Amino acid sequence: MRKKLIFAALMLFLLMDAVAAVAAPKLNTFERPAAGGAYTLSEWGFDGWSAPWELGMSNRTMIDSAYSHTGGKSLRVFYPQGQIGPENSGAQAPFTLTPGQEYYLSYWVRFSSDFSWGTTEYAGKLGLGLAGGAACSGGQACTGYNGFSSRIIWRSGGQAAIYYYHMGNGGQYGDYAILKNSNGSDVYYQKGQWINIVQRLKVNTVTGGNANPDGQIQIWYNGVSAANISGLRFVRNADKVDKAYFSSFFGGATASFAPANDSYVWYDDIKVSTAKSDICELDAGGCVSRFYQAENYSNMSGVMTEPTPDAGGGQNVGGIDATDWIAFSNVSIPAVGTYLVEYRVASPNNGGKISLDINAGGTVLGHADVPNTGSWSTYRTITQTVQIPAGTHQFGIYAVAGGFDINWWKLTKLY
Ligand SMILES: [Ca+2]
Ligand SMILES: [Ca+2]
Repeated sequence: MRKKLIFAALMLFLLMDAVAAVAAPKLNTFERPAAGGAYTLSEWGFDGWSAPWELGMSNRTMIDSAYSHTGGKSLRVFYPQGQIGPENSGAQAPFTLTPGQEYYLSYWVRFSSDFSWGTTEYAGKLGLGLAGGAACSGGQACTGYNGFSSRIIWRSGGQAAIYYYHMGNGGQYGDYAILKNSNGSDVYYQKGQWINIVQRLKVNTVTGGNANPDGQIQIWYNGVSAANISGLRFVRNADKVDKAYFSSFFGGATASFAPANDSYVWYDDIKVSTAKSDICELDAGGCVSRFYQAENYSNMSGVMTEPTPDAGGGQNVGGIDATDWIAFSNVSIPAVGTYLVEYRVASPNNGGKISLDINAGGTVLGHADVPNTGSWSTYRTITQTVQIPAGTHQFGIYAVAGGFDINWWKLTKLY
């Protein structure tokens, strides 16, 4: 009897663990590493992303505080003038996923304002794709036993397309489909602004070694359906989606595909999940966010306001000592989830510490260390990731340790 109970408890524990493993999406906000350094494969590893090999990560990437979709940093990838192919352009790494019949992949990109689509011929691969097995690509014939791949590309003038290798490839290379706006016109990437791309890939079923034509690829561009390709056959074997394939470079086989000037793409908020509900970019209105000027608190203890030297002007909250706080009432959180919290802070001191709470301090959501930013006039965005329950809350920003100023703060749903 007792053994049975222990066995049942063990099974429940294992089941819960399995559910948790499936439920949590893979995420990268590029907020952990210090700005200015290369984002090497081992740095990816610290953030939970592993790959058996890479190209370009150690010499053509940088964690950059110049641009961010959320938080204060993003991943900058460099595409040197005159260079093509993953050895000399961009970056590549096939990040490992728990094998799944279908996956959703979301990421944000920002092309440099003078991004070059090519010299006299125009093609390149952008960001991450989904792949499985031996990731059939690069002019290979896909047999159903050597995997598949599906990646986003640009064409002449920045025309956007999905490029996919499947068993029914029309020619030597993969097939592509131009992304479409809701009015039927072609999608062209906009430079100098953040763009969201979501891909869903569902592997076909297999019956007795035959590939059933029920595989599918869907693309959303800024939350709007831009491609939906069904009837696809990818595999005859048990291969699933098992890679989030970072694969971005210029080419094309000749230098005519190379960029005419040094070009960059910034990447942020990469998410991969088996569940559509984790991709809040596909929710109506996108991912919930809330933004507050610090000086617009509804209540406070011990602080003062003053003109801010930060970009955008207005005021900031200062005079913050340990145990001081500011509160913000009637903050509506429509859905439970994991949120990124941003604080815009300045401090010439070491050791500042914020805690974020709800229920008048009764529920502490998390802590964030405030670094020495160099001076009272040097503002930086720091972040933390917290779980927030649904409801209308009063949020408290509490100084565990003081010595910093705060200009604004923001919540953004991650998943
Ligand atoms: Ca970021
Ligand atoms: Ca302010």
